[in-house]
Amino acid sequence: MTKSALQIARAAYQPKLPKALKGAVKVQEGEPTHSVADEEEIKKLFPNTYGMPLIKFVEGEEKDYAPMNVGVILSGGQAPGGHNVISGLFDGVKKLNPANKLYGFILGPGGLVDHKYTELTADVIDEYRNTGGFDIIGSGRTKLEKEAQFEKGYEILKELGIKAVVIIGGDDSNTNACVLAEYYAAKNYGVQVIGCPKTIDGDLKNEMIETSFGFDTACKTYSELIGNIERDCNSARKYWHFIKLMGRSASHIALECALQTQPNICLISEEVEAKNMSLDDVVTYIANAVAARAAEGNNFGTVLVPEGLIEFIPAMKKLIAELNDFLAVHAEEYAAIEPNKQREYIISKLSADNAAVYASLPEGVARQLTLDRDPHGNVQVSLIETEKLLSEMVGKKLAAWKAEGKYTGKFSAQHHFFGYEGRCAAPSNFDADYCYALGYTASMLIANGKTGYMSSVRNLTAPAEEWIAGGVPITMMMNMERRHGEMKPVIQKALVRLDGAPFKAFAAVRDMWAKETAYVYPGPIQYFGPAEVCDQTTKTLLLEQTK
Ligand code: FBP
Repeated sequence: MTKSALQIARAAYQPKLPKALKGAVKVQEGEPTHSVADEEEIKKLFPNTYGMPLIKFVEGEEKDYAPMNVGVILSGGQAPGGHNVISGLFDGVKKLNPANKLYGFILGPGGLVDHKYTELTADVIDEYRNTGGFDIIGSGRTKLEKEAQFEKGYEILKELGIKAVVIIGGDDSNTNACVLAEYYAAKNYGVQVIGCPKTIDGDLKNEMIETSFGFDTACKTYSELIGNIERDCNSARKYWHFIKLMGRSASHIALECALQTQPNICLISEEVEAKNMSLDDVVTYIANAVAARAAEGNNFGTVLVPEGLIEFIPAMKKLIAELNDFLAVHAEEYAAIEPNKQREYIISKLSADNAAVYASLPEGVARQLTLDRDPHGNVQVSLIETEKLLSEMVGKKLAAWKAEGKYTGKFSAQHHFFGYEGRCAAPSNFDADYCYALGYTASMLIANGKTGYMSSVRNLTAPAEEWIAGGVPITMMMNMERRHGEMKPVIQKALVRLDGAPFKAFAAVRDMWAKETAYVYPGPIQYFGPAEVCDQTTKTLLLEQTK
C-alpha cells in the first residue's frame, strides 16, 4: 500500500497514556450508581448489571493474568481514532499476557452474528496506528437486540475462547452492548461486554464521559473547511453559503464549528425547539440577518445548519414521530403505493394537524421524511437537504420583501454538506491519545472481570498524564424512550444545553457575528509543532470545564 509522507511520519507517533495506566493498575471502586431516569424499569430490565459502582484505575502491583482472548467490534458511523482504540486495546491485552489474542469482527455487530472475524496480529495493528477510518475491520449498523443474535454470537465466542467483547459505538451501540452484557451475565456464559464512547456527533457524554471520541477531529476538519469558505465568501462578496453539518440530532458539531469559525449565523436545533419556533420563524430569522447585512452593502455571509434541525422544529417533530410510528407498522404497504400517490396516501393516514404540516412541505422534503429508517428506527436526517430548503425559503421571503420595498439587496446561495469529509480524518493528537487510552482502559476493565461498563477517561483538558481512567456502568446512562413504536431502555442522548457554557458563549456574541464579518480561519489540523497549535482540544470541552 502506498503511503503519504504524513502517514509514514504519523505511524511513529506514540500516543500519551494517563500516568495511572503506565504501569500495573488496581481498581478503586466508587459509590453504587443509578440510572439517569426511569430507575425502576431499568433496574428490572438489567437485574445483573444495574447499580454497579463507578471504577477508577490507580497504580497497583504487578500480577500475573491467565491468558485470555478478546473480541472487538466497530459499530455505526466512522469516527476519527477508532484504530487507536483498537491499538490501545491490543497493547493492553498483550501487556497483560503476550499469549492473549485479539479478534476483530468484520463489518460491525453483524460480524459477530455471522461469524465473520479476523485475528488482529501485531503486523496488522502496526499498519493502522494513528490513522483515520474504521477500515481495519470495517463497521456496520446491525442492531444487536434479539436473543437469537446473542446466541449465534456466543457460539463463535465460545469457539474462539473469547472472554470479552469490546463494542466501540455511539449511544445506540452502547445500549446494545449493555443488553448483551446483561444477557450473557444472566446466562452465566462467562463473557464480558465493554463499551467505548464513539461518535463525531458529540452526543454521548455525561459527567463521566466528558466527550465521545472523533468529535474533536471531525469538528476541526469541518472548521478548516468552513474557514476556507468564509475566506472565499469574504473575497468574492457575492454569495450566502448555507453549510449543513452532520450530527444527526444534537447541534454540538454546529456549535463547536461556530465557536471555531465565527460565522454570521449558526442555528442551534435545541434552541429552535425551546423557543417553539416554526419553520417560518427560522426562515425569517435568517432573512432578517441577510437584509441587515445587505443594508450595509454586504450581500454575502455564512450560515451553519445542524443536520437534525428539521426534527427539532416542534410541528415537524410531532409529524416525524407520527410518521415513525406509522411506518414502523405500514412500511411495506407504503412501499407498494405508486410513487405519485405516496404523498396523498400519507396525508390520508395522518392526524389532521400533522397532515396539514406534511401537505405544506416542498415535495422533495416531504418525500425524504418517509424514506427508510436506519436499523434503530431513526429518520436518516443526513438525507434531508435542509440547507437547500432554508435557502429556497429565505430567497422567497426576500423576494416578497423586495416587492414590498423592504429589501434592496442581492441574494445568491451556495450549498454545502459536511459530514463524510471529517468522519475518517487522521485523528488529531487529542483523539489519537484519547482513543488509545480508551482502548487500553477497556483491556484493564476486562482483566478485572468487569462487564456492562463503558471505558471512561476523564479530566481531558489537563495534560494526558493527568487523565483519569476507569469505567462507568452503562445502565447509569439509561432511560426509557419510544423506539419503533415501543418503550425501550436506551442511553440518554446529550443535547446542547442552553444553560451550558458553550451555548452561552455563542449566544453572547452571535448578534455581532451576524452584523459584522468576524470570521476566524482555523486552518488544517496540525500534528507536529507547538502544543498550543497541535494539542488543543475543542472549545466546547474547554468552556464546559472552565469552573
Ligand atoms: P454514529 O451515531 O453511529 O456515530 O453516526 C454518526 C453519523 O455520522 C451522524 O452524524 C449521521 O447522521 C449518520 O452517522 C450518517 O450515517 P450513515 O452514513 O450510515 O448514513
